[in-house]
Amino acid sequence: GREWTEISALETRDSGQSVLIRGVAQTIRPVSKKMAFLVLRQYMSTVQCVLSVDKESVSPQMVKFATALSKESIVDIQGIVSVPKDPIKGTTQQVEVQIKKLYCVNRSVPNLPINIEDAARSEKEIEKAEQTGEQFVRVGQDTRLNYRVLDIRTPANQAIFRIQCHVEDVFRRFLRSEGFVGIHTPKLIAGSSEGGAAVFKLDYKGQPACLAQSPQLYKQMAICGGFGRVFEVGSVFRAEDSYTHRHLCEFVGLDVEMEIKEHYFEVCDIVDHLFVAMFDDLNENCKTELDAINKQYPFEPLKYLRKTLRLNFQEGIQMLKEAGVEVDPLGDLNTEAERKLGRLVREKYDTDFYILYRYPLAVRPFYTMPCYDDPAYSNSFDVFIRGEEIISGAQRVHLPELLTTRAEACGIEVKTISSYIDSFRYGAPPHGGFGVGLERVVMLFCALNNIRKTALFPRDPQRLVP
Ligand code: ATP
Ligand code: AMO
Repeated sequence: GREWTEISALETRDSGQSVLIRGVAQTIRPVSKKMAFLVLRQYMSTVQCVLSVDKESVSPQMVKFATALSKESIVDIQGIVSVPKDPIKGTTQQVEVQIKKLYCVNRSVPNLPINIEDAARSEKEIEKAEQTGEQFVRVGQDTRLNYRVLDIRTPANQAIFRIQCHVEDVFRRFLRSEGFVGIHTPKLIAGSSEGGAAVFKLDYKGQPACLAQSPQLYKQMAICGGFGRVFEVGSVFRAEDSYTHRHLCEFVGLDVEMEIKEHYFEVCDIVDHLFVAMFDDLNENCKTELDAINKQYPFEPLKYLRKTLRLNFQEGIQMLKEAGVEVDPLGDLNTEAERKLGRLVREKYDTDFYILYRYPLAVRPFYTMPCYDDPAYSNSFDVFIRGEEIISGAQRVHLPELLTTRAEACGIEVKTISSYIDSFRYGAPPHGGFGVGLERVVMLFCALNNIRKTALFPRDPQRLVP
């Protein structure tokens, strides 16, 4: 076959070379009957292409044909790389391509529901356009999600999903290097795994069933099955009824479960090392992507410590109290209190990432191990980025009698989870683990304001299509 060039690979040292490129016609600007400019895009890169009538290959008909192309059509061009005298503004590549041949591979419709350049504007650019009276359309969230295929063509969106892929990749690589085994647990299950009402019910060949609210029970059963350390990357379903900026009805769960030798802080150590490695890796290897996101949605880089801060829940409550926020010492923190604590921690410890441990038992799921010294508290933790939760984790109850008592106390019908409870009767090691929301990690690392931005085709209480 012929050799194709990626737009991102075009450099000034290629000047004079002939290249063959397939890209999207992002803009088409006619200058005269003899000349037109095209900006070609591929993923996150753009290059300016010049179509100018000459004796050998470019006819006035070709300029006319190009000018009539609709934006976002797929085109192949063959041309010569050149370096213009003045620096090029508005494209990622600093070279031009002098078009010699141009084919339209597939046309887009002439009136697009979203103009990609409009969708890629930052708030600042929108303000500026408003002041100068420039023609543009503000693209709202619903329009973006309705026409997601167009919306995700913007550089920031291309970057967000590349970062998501990177987070998943670091998660797997790190855990594999620490001796964890990747598993897949069933998503069609007989009962709720997290308790509560947020469960999608369905009919399983005449038997009542649900979509898994988490891999919780099965990842623990894998530990009972002798795997020692496991992880899973999989879909999690929650029939959330409130519409918030950080809840989806389907999200990607990054789950971990492991044997504990002496203390559940061994689980916190994994969180600590995994996330420091992940943040380092993102900062080091995703510079282009982070720049693209920053350009549309400016954000402060995440502050994190070499050794992740661990804050006792009671200490957190005390910090809030001193700042004038009264919270129930045996209750959960609401969203507002979590955010406030995030700001206080940032001021006092200079970090946006921390672990809050030893939660009151009453606010944790039935499978959580109570503290040995005070059963009002539990061997559990949540992890926060910029004052918002990305992880819940804990040591689990591995004693079948205590597990039965705890399930009953939490109003769970024990017979619906008997195979789970029985798993602990055949020799079950002490263990613990945690669950991470992938979309939340990307959202909060980049300080984005809505989880719908980090889900490719988000599912929320109001949206099932596209
Ligand atoms: P988890 O599933 O571990 O609980 P989460 O982040 O989904 O994690 P929720 O239990 O849904 O957390 O909520 C945590 C806190 O956030 C709750 O204590 C609640 O006060 C608050 N919260 C949840 N939903 C909303 C909402 N729609 N508006 C305001 N606050 C909310
Ligand atoms: P939890 O219910 O806290 O814990 O969920 C773990 C993490 O998943 C993310 N998350 C969500 N993300 C998007 N939309 C939602 N509706 C949503 N709900 C939760 C959050 C949260 O921290 N089995 C336990 C984990 C464990 O203990 O191992 C669990 O599911 O980032």
